[in-house]
Amino acid sequence: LTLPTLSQFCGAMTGALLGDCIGGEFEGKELVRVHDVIEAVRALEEQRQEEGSLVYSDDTAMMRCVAQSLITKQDFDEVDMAKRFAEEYKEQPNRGYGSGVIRVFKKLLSPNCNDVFKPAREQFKGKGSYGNGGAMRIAPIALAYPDIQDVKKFAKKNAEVTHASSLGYNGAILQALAVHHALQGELQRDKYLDQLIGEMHLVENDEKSLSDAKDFHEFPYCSRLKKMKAFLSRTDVSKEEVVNELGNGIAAFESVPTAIYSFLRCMDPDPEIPEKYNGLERTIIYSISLGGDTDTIATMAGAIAGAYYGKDHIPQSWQKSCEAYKDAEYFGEKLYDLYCNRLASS
Ligand code: F2R
Ligand code: MG
Ligand code: MG
Repeated sequence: LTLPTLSQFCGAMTGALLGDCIGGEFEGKELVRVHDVIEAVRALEEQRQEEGSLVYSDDTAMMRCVAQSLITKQDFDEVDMAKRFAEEYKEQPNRGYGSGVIRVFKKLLSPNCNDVFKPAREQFKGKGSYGNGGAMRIAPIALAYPDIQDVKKFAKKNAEVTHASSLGYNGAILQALAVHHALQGELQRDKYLDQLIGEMHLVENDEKSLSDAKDFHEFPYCSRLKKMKAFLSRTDVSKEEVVNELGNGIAAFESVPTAIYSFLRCMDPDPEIPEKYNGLERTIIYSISLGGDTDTIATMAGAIAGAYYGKDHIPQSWQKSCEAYKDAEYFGEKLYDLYCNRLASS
């Protein structure tokens, strides 16, 4: 096992911020041309955007809460986590939150709330949310815990504060595992996917996951991870195929796999993306070009790519265009300390 570097932790936090800030402009558009995304990043490179002028959305607002809670408490604390989510929403409600999750925040803000998981369980007539809000914010869990069992356990608990459907929290587990494995150094795509398939098969094979998936497709995550393996063995996979088979929507199962595929596919050059862009930049550009929930797919893809390539692959001009970019670096440093301390005491 190789010890991850500080650069990878700062890369993951900053990669996530970039995806949210650059992808935000395109959220909800079904047709996004690569050309338009490249125009947007050129504006950053030519400094046509002022420093810090690309605002972050709910994705980053919630990821900041996760990082701050872990750093302050030095461990996972669901009560502190829930309080931070709710207070953050109260302070800045216009960050583009999902229309369902704001009901959870309002209930969490009530002084009568003494079970922080209850509001999430009451969502969508008791079915819970399967939105990608649990997954979009989860990277700091993988950066705080070196042990894979902890990553799974706390990714699930963190997501359950807002997302009680297994389709929602299983997406957070998969995204956290994707970041965890990306931290472990040079990877082979098939091996990386086989690990994820093995882990997600166990996760999706429990009673609740099997029951929640009945309304959709059984093993929604494993089936998409398998599809990804087939896609990666071909060089002619179109955007339409990716969107049709993996998705680009607000549901966690229609966006987490797409983010992972974007990262893996962009390890290779893409004929549509100029060669001067490295694997991390390509991942952000490509993931946004798939359209749909662009800020969230790009924030998740950016976290994985940042954890893999490290912050040296992030251009300063892109980074400096984002709101609160210095905080991302700070969170990366503090989470790195936490990870190393846990590793040393294990
Ligand atoms: N909300 C958005 N984008 C929409 C446009 C926002 C715009 N800026 C504006 O204000 O006009 N983006 C952000 O939301 C996504 C994360 O959402 P999250 O946190 O999962 O929220 P929620 O409300 O729990 O779920 C999202 C929607 O999914 C559908 N849904 C979920 N579970 C469902 C269920 N069991 N049954 C039926 N529908 C369910 C609902 O439509 C929810 O509202 C990210 O994209 C983030 O960027
Ligand atoms: Mg958002
Ligand atoms: Mg979004």
